[in-house]
Amino acid sequence: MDIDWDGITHVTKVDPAKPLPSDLGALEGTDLVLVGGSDDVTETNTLEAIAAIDDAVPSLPVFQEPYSSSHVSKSTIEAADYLSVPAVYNGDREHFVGKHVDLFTEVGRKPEAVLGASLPVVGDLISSKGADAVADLATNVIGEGYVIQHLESTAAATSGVEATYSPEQVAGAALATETFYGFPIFYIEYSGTYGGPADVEAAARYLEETALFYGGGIDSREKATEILEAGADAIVVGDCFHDDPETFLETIPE
Ligand code: 1GP
Repeated sequence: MDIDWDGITHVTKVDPAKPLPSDLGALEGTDLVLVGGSDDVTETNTLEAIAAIDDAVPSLPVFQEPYSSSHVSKSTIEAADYLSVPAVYNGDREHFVGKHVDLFTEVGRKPEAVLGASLPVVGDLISSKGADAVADLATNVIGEGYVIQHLESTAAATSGVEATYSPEQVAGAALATETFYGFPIFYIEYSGTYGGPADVEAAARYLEETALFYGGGIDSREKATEILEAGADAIVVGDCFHDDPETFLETIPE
């Protein structure tokens, strides 16, 4: 699936460990769903959430955003359009590089668990034929350059974030994402609180190819508009989707 980043201005973050609203029709107006959370996520609840979203709005792109390779399987990779993996700049080493190498190591070591086929193995590693299949799989994995700016959030605690970035550092992380790391998404994460436009304005100056996502505390048309006008390509709405579907609808740009 090719992603039309220009068409994505509203993203819904669905936490598979939380109950879904009884009517998922509200998702008709969103452009992309990220399925992921920071607590109690499993392969099973991820698959259930993706299936429910696909049933409600079959054309909607759905990405799995795992925090552990234990949530990722052949089934989740087949069910989601992409595996979108955060690389947390201001977190601990594990959350910038460690888990990513673990994920790809797992894919290489036990490809049949991830790819479903019995691939030829040489010693502890797969053969070159199997390596092609692994390379195909890797094209379904994208990285998100991620900055977590709310220290009281579960996301910060889980990722070892001990300090937030200044707007200048956010801008630096954005520039590195675009020019050095090459991730397609740069994500400013204020999970659970509204961070305002300053970081978005700082990051937007440097981003042309990279999609700029902002998430955190968006629960009104005014906040959604403020962040988009500050230069975000997309707002990400999470809590409000689970807790207050009517307010969620207000966050969708007209
Ligand atoms: C969380 O960025 C998302 O990962 C959305 O944040 O839950 O505060 O809307 P909220």
